[in-house]
Amino acid sequence: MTRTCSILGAPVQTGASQPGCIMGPASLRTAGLLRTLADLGWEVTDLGDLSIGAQEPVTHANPAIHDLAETRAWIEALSEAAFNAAQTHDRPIFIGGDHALAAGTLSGIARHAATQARPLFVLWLDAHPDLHTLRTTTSGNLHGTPVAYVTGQPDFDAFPPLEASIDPANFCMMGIRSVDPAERERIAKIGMEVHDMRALDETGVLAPLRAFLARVRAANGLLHISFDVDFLDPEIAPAVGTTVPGGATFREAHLIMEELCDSELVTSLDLVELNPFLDERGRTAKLICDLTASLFGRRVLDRMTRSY
Ligand code: 6HN
Ligand code: MN
Ligand code: MN
Ligand code: MN
Repeated sequence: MTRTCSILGAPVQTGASQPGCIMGPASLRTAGLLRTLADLGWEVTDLGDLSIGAQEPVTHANPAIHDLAETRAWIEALSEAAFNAAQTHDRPIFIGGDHALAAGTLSGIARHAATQARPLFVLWLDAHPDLHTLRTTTSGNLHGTPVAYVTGQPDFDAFPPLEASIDPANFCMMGIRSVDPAERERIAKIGMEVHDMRALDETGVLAPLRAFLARVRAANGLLHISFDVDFLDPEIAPAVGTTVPGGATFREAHLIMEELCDSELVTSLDLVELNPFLDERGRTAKLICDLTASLFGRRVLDRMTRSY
């Protein structure tokens, strides 16, 4: 049976501090993402790149926040587009664009999950928990806020009203190694499952991943993967504006993708924060394509036995 996936470009960069993510979708297309997926047997629909019109500036009580009107417009447009993509294709992929786009994709997917009467689970692969509210962000970079928004935390009056929120207990974060004080407090308060790099050093990636996948399976959940390039170690993935040393290795990242593929639980994907302006001969874009290929079925050898 042919499975369908769609690609939607979201050249959002207003959530980040420096420009460049606007080129992310073009870079991933140039690296051959669509051909790679088609070669793996997927029926791929290119939905093109989303855009927003010119916005009237909006100010906020938190003076650090910048580009609020544009980011808000992106979230609104993406929420609708993600809902439609999820209703139409087996596995929509959203290529960014900075991580503010997840505020839109996740709110749209959450609405889709509600129409299926199935819970939505999220695997958040990132150096950061992106758990600021509009009140606590000190950088004012709104890519640091999507998880707080989609889990229904307070102080998001300036974002679009959230139609369906995601239970924080349905999140699993991996790769975390840069947490601001307000985010630390929020993690403790809402009891989010966070596997920071120290935990992954101790347990490896498979044990916590398998435990999370077992929860998703038991609940008949949808599973969204939000993949921030800075999850990876900057030595292998330099094309990101928020590098933090000590990230996931090449093999750790591939093993996660291979295990996710075998689970057959994944229903949508964000690929975010690629800043091609900072890349070296396209190596980060190519690596993201290869990791996506592992998630969509590329394997070294067929396996005799499955872990499930
Ligand atoms: N991202 N916590 C920092 C901030 O500015 O709020 C970093 C946010 C990074 C966001 O990587 O998607
Ligand atoms: Mn992020
Ligand atoms: Mn990050
Ligand atoms: Mn911050």
